[in-house]
Amino acid sequence: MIVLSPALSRGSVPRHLLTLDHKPSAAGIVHLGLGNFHRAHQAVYTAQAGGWGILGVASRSATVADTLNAQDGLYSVLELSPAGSSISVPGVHTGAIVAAHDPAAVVAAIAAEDTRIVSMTVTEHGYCMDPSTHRLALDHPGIVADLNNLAPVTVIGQLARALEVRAATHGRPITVLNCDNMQSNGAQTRSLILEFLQAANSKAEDWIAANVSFPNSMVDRIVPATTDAYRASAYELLGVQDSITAPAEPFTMWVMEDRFAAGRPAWERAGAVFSDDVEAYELIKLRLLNGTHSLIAYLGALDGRATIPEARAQDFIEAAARAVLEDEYLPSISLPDGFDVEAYVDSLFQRWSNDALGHRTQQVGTDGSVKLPQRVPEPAVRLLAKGIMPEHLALTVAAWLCCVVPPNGFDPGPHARAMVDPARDRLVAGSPVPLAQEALTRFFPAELAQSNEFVQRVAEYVAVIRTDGVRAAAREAARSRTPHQPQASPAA
Ligand code: CS2
Repeated sequence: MIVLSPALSRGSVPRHLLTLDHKPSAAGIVHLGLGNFHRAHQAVYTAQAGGWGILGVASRSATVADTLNAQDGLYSVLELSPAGSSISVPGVHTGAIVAAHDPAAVVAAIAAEDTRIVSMTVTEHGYCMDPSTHRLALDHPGIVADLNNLAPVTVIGQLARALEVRAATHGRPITVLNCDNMQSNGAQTRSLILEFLQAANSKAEDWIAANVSFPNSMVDRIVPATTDAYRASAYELLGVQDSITAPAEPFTMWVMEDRFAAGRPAWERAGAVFSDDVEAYELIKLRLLNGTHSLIAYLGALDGRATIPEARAQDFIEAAARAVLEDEYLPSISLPDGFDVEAYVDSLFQRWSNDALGHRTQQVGTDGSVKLPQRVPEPAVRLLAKGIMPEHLALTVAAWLCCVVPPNGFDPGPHARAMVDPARDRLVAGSPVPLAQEALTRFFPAELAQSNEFVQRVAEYVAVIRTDGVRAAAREAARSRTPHQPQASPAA
C-alpha cells in the first residue's frame, strides 16, 4: 500500500518551523507577483515583523496561488548553503488570487479601505516601459487595452485604476512599494502611473500627490526557481509535502526609504534598513551584483555551465567578472559613507560560489533584453565619454546576443537555448554589425545605441564568439581592458 504523506497545512506543519502562529486576520498589504523572490524575501520580513498580512496576487499562473490557498496560506522557505540547510514557514499570507483570471478583483483589493501598502515583484518585464526613453510604452498592447477598459491587465493599469478608485471613494492614503531590480524603482513607478493616468484623461493626479508615497527600495536575495530536487529537500526537513517551497541563499538584504503614507510593518525587526541613501544602494546592487551576474550567466551558458557556481569557478569567467565589476561598474557608483566595498565584493564572490543552491545560468540569463538596460548603459556611456572602451560591458551584450539570437550556424548550447527572452521574436540573426545595431537601438537607451564604437565592439565580440568561442572572446576582452586607476586620495 502506498502511503502518501500529507501536504503542508496549519494542521500538519511542525509548529517550531512556523514564524506566525495564526493566520493574520487582515491583509494590509496587497502584493503583486507571487513568485519565489517575494515568498523568500518580503514575505519573510513581514512575517518576522508581525502584525500585518499579505494578500498575494499571482500574475498569470494559478499553480502557486491555488497551492497557497489549499495549504492555508502556507509554504516553506528552504535556505541552502554549503554549511547546511534549514527551513521555515512564514505563514503571513491571508490568501491568493490570480490577476489574469480576475483583474477586477486585483483593482478592488488595492482600492480596499484596509489596504495600506501595495507592493510589487513583477520583474523588469512587468512595467511596460519603453527602454529607450524609460517612459510608459503607450503602444504596448496591454496598455492600449487598459486605457480603454475598466478591468486592466497590466500592472501599471491595475495600480493606476485602483488609485483612481481610492481617490473617488474613501480617499485613504496608500504606499506603492516597488521591490523590483530597477533604478529609482519608486520614482520610476510613480512616473509610469502618472503617464498612464494622463493618457487616460484622469483627474487623480492631485490626490496622488497628496496621498500616495512611492519609496525607493533595494532588494537582495538569490532565489532560484523551484525544482523537484528542492521539493525533496523541503520534504526531508518538513516531514510533509510542499510543492511550492522557495529555495534561497542565507544572505538577505532590504534597504528602503522610510516614506509610508499609511504606516508599515516594523520590518527593521527582521533586519531591513531604512535609509535616505537608497539610490546609492540600488546602484551598488544593480551594477556590482546584477550586472556582473549577467556576465557570469552568459559566459557560463556559452561555456556549457548549468549553474552560476559552476560558471564562476572557471578562471576565465572569474577574471571577466572581476574586470567588469572593478573597471567598469564600480567607477560609476558613489559609495555611501563607510561602505566597505572590499567586503561587499568578497561576499558577492562567495554568494556566487554557493553550490548547494545551484542557481541556474539559464534563470539569470532570462529576459536580458529588459534586465541589461537597467545594468549596462550608464556605466558604459560614462567610460565611452572618457575615451575608454568598456570591453566587458560590450562582451556582456555580445554574449547575451549569442545566447538568445545565436548567429547562423552557431550552437549556443542547452543552457542558452533555455533562456526566455522577448528579443528572440524581435531580432533576426544576421551579420554581427546590423544585429548589434538593431539590438542596441531596440532595447537600450539612445545614448548607448548611438555610440558607433560600442556597436562595433559588441559586433566584434559576437564574431569572435561565433568563430573562436567564448573563451577566446574573454581573452580578447582581458587583453584590451583598461584597468581602473583609482584617483589618488589627497595627501593628509
Ligand atoms: C539576477 C537576480 O536573475 C537575475 O538577473 O541577477 O535575480 C539576482 O539573483 C537577485 O537580484 C539577487 O538579489
